[in-house]
Amino acid sequence: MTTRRRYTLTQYLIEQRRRFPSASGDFNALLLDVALACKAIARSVAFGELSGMPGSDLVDGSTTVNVQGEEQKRLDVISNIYFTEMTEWGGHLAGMASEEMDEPYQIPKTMQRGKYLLVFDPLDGSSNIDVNVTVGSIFSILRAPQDVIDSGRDVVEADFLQPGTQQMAAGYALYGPTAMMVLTVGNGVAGFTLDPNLGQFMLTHPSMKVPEDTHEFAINASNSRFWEAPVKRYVDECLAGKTGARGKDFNMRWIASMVAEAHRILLRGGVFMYPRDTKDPSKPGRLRLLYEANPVGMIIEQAGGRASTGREPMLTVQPTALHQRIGLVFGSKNEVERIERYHAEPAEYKERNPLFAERSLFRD
Ligand code: AFP
Repeated sequence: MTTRRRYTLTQYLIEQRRRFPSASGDFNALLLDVALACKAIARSVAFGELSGMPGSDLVDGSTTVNVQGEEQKRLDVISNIYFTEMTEWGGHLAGMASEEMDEPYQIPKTMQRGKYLLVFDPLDGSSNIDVNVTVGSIFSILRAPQDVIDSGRDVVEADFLQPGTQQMAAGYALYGPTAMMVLTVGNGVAGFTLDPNLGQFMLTHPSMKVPEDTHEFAINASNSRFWEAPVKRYVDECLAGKTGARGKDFNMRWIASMVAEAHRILLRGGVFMYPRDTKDPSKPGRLRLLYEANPVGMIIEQAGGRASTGREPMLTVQPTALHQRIGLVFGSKNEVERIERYHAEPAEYKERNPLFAERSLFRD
C-alpha cells in the first residue's frame, strides 16, 4: 500500500530557503515559532467551553478593553501570550507589535535579540468565538531597521512604520472546521492543514490563486448610510444584478471575521470591503493597517488578487501609527480595479447619473 506523499510546513520552508543559499535559517525558525503559537491557539479555540476559557470574560469575570477601545475576550489575551512567549525566545526577533498591546513589545534583555519584527493580530474576529464561528490569527514579518539590529536597542513605534511592500512574509491561521495556515514568503501563497494526529501543518494547497472575476461581495451593509459615493455605486450595481449596469447577478456574504472572508476569497474569488466611511471621523476605516490590511494584502496580491484603499494600492501606504486604521478593499483583481476606478471618478459618475442620490438603494 502506498500513502499519498504530503509535505510538512517545515519541509516547505526548507524548500523555499534553497532559493537563498546564504540564508541563516533564522527566518524559517521564526516562522516555525509562529506556527507553534498558532497550533496552541487552535487547540484552545477547538476546546471551546471545555477549555475552561469561555470567550466572553476574563478569569475573574471582568472584561478589559484593548488599545482600539474594543472589549478583549479572554482568548484574545491568551492568544497574545502564546504569540509573545513562543516567539521571543528564539533570538530571531528585535521586537513585536500586536493589536492587543498598546506599545511595542520588547524582547527581554535576558534573551537574544534578532533582526526581524513580528506584527500580529492574535485573534481576529474574536467577537465570533462565543457563537463558534471561524476566527484566526494574522501576522506580518518585517526586517528591523539596521541600527536596531546593530545596536540591539529597544524598538520604538517608528521602527514598525514600514509600507506593506517591505513585508518579508505574511500569513494567517484559521481556526474553523479544520485549522489551517496560509503563508507567503514572497513566492506565491501556500496553504497548510493542521493534522491533529501529527500536530503538523501539512501542505494541502500548494499554489493558491484568487480568480480574477467574481460574482460575490462582502460588506457590512448596516454601514451603508455612511459609505462614500463610489462604494454606494459599486454595491448598488451589484444589487441591481442582471437588470443593472453589470448585467449579472451577485451574491453577498458577511462573516464579520476578516480572516475567514480572506480565506473564502483565496479559494473561490470575491471582493471584501471595509471601506473608509463617515461613521466616526476619528476612524478612517475599521481595520488596522499593519496587522490586518498589509498581511492580508500581501497574501492576496501574491495569489494574483489586488488589495487597495480604494484610492491607492494598500501595500504602498506609508504608515503613520502602529494601530492606524484604514479603508480596505481586496479580492478578485478585476472587481477591485473597478472599485478603484469608481473612486477616481465619483464626481463624474454623479454628474452622469443625476438620479444617483434619489434612486440609490443606499441613498444619501
Ligand atoms: P473582532 O476581532 O473585534 O471581532 O473584529 C473583527 C474585525 O476586525 C474583522 O475581522 C471583521 O471583518 C470586522 O471586524 C467586522 O466588523 P463589524 O462588526 O462591522 O461586522
